[in-house]
Amino acid sequence: MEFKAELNNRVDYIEKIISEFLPIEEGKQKLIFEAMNYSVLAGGKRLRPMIMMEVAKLFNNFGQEVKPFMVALEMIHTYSLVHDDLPEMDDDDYRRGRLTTHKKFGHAMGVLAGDALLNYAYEICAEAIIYSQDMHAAARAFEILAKRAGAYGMVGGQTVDVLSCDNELDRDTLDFIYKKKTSALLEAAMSIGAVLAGANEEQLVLVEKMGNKVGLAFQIQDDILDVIGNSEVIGKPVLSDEKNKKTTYVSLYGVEKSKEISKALMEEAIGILDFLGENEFLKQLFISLIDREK
Ligand code: GRG
Repeated sequence: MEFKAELNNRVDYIEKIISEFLPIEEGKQKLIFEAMNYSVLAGGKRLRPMIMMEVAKLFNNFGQEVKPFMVALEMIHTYSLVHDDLPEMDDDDYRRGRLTTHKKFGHAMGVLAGDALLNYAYEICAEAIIYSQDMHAAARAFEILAKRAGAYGMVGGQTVDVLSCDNELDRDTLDFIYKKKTSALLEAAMSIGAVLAGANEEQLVLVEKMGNKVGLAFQIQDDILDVIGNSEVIGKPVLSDEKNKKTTYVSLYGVEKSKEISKALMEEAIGILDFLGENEFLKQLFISLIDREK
């Protein structure tokens, strides 16, 4: 089957799984459930749950146990976008082609929807651990998720990003931000897929390395799209980095050199993938991430 068709099949499959876990919109706090569901159902690429699933398949073991973690990770990713769009951060009105959560539901609900999604993700994981056949692996997956999402991971990267506003950054600091802000959740997707599928410690080290490289390449492509992308295709305004005076790979090296760097990183990641096993779809997915238009 053609890659695009396989990709669409997987997105449909993942959206079905996500919908099974969404809260029912009822009760006195109905509005928060509406804001949570609005945010999650806005139609992203579902990249992180997809990668988690494909890495589990790479180790020949994609089972029921992975599904709650796929959903939890997408909820954490969504919360980060909801909060990132708030006026105190990037102050964006549009995301994924629709009004951002705080624009649709008001500022307080934007904050609360993000908080609720983060907590809901952990509620799902805790329940998954209780009912798991392999509680140790499930608890380890939970630890990876929490650490990669928190102050040692994504939140840490976002912190340095916010503090760096208006300052010109060196490559080292920029890499710190990208490895935490962007790579951490992609790395979590891969490590959790591997842990739940029973990968050994050596394999886990390689999986983490692969995640790191994919994350960095993905973020560099994000920098490139902010300059040469089409805002209608991306679903949000372009040239925001320049407007916000942000240092990016493009501001440091220009578009062409940035493309070369992201391509080289992705080739290294694919080298690791090939060493670990066979998953042609995952390889195509990695390649598509540096060719993507949104
Ligand atoms: C607010 C704690 C906190 C963190 C925010 C995720 C993030 C950190 C900021 C969003 C802005 C940004 C450029 C993040 C880098 C990661 C990235 C490119 C996210 C977008 O991920 P996609 O493209 O989004 O997978 P979709 O919409 O497809 O799900």
